[in-house]
Amino acid sequence: MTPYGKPMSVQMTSAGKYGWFSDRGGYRYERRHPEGQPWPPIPAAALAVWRALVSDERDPDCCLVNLYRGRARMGLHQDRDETDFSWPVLSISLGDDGLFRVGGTKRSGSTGSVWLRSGDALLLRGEARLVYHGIDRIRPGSCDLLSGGGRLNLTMRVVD
Ligand code: MD6
Ligand code: FE
Repeated sequence: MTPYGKPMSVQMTSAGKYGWFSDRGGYRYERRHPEGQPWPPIPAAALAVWRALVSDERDPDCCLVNLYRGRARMGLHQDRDETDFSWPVLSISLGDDGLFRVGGTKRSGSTGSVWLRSGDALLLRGEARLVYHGIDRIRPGSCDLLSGGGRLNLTMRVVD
């Protein structure tokens, strides 16, 4: 649920020390799933990508898992609920193609788009750490990786 009470079209869960969570109380990181249990460990295969592309000294605190099915989309946003923006956010795309829109650090700026395909890794870091970005739509049926179809996106972050 967005802070404004609108259901999101993307289904979400998390792994790691923290999960990213949103409801009427706002966007935040939580140590527990809303049903009470701790989040599961970040999958080893995802951690391996982080260690290869970001750091083998500091593991991420959170792996947010986004599932896009049908007409699910994600509006333009910044990832800014973390404490230290000197750490990048690493995203891994799996399944159907997703149209990634990316702009600058002001919402009003111009944007460009690129199709993210299964297996793509993307880093937001440095000057690009706080750029606005979102997913306009997926291309259903473009990849047969996931049973039931759709697109999975993993984003790993250092939270605190
Ligand atoms: C997505 N990705 O690809 C949504 N955030 O489904 C993000 O919101 C994102 O790709 C931070 C860094 C990279 C990303
Ligand atoms: Fe994001």
